[in-house]
Amino acid sequence: MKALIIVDVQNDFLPGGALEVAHGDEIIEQINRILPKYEIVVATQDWHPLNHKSFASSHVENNVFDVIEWNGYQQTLWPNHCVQGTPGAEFSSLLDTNRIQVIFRKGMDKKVDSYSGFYDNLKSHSTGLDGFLKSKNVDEVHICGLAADFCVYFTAIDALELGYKSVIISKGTKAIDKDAYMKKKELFLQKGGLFI
Ligand code: VGL
Ligand code: ZN
Repeated sequence: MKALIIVDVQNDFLPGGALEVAHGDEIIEQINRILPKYEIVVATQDWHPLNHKSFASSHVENNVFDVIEWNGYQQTLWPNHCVQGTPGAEFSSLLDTNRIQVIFRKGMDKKVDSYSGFYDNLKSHSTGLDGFLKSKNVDEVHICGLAADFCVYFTAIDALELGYKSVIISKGTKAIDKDAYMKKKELFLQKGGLFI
């Protein structure tokens, strides 16, 4: 059984948003077009408290997009984005949300960032996405949304490690950093990931 995972199609990741992904809006039409092909459709939603430690504003001595050592890994410090309850955290009004069965929120713990839709970056907390998919006998996931080089990529990698056939929908995603995404694409292919 196949499932579609729509990652973080939220206003703050779209042009004009706090952490805008260039041309991010162009994927919405593609996603709406393929959505009816899937019986199982889920979404993730980045959902941070205002004092989240991934925000540069939580670090007086740092600037936006600085990379710091945090929790034992290299963490990019982001502009405030997808703050719980704000318009920037809402799904785009252009996205067809009617057939989304479950929304998995992530990034609520201010002490750890959460790129993948499956777990936080330390893999200490699961969102429940894996359990939901297994309960529906899903063995293949198709992933789209934003951003290609962060939440889409890490969701796709975790899906592979959890034993799913993992497929990134090329026309349904855009990257923050295109060069970094090229390298991540290579790694994903090496690990057995696929692109359509
Ligand atoms: C994301 C950076 C920070 C994403 C979320 O959805 O790709 N990127 N939070
Ligand atoms: Zn975030």
